[in-house]
Amino acid sequence: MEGREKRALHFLILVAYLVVSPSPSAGLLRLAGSGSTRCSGRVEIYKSYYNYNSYSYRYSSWGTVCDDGWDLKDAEVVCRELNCGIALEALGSAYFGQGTETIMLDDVDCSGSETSLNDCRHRGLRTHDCSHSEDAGVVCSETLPQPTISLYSNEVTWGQGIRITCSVSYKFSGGTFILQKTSGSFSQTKPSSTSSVIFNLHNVNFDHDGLYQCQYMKTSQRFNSSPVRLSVTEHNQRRGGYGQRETQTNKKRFKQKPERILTV
Ligand SMILES: [Ca+2]
Ligand SMILES: [Ca+2]
Repeated sequence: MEGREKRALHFLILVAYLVVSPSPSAGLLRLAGSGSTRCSGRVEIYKSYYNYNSYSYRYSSWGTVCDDGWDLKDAEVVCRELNCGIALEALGSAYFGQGTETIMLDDVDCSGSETSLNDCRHRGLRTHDCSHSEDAGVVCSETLPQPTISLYSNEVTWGQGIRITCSVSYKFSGGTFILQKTSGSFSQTKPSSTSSVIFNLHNVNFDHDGLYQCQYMKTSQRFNSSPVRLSVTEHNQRRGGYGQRETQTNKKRFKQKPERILTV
């Protein structure tokens, strides 16, 4: 290869490197830390700043946000900026672990309508009275996994009972579960301080046959599980459910033709 061609090749390699290499610009935002996802984690922003104590006066780095004054309005802006839906939690005390770099913002005061965390008021870049044990975090709605629904059995004999469990990731505990049929008016509601609840349907009849789903309600938003089918059978072949002691009684009652009454 001629010298001129070599130089041209080197130039092209340099241009390609500059185009594809990651070089975060000032104002970027990300969620990091232990257990973080794209839409939940420790809030970190990428900023350029001057350091007059150093010969190299201009720095750029990722840094954290202090939890002083950190609230849902601030989290709302972060979630909006990241296209992650609404804010479910504004977390403090390094919930997602402690960052290691500069503490960028303190006393963040967003109105909630800003499009970027950069637009919110704060004490001034890198001006703070915090430590990394106060790192702020957010949980945005897009991270809320669908609640899951599980049936003790997909099939239950008329007159018996069935246990249905609704659950959601432990991070989102403290909401309300609603068990409902996808058609009809059947609906039961249970608030939960943990991440799951059990609904017991007693004395099941044929109106209970159908598709069920769990809804999870958190900060007025509702999230649906996929539906599952519960079949109510006439046979007394107990494949699931509970209420074994009632089996004989139910058998007698069933012979007398069951009434189709919704008893729940
Ligand atoms: Ca402070
Ligand atoms: Ca605030």
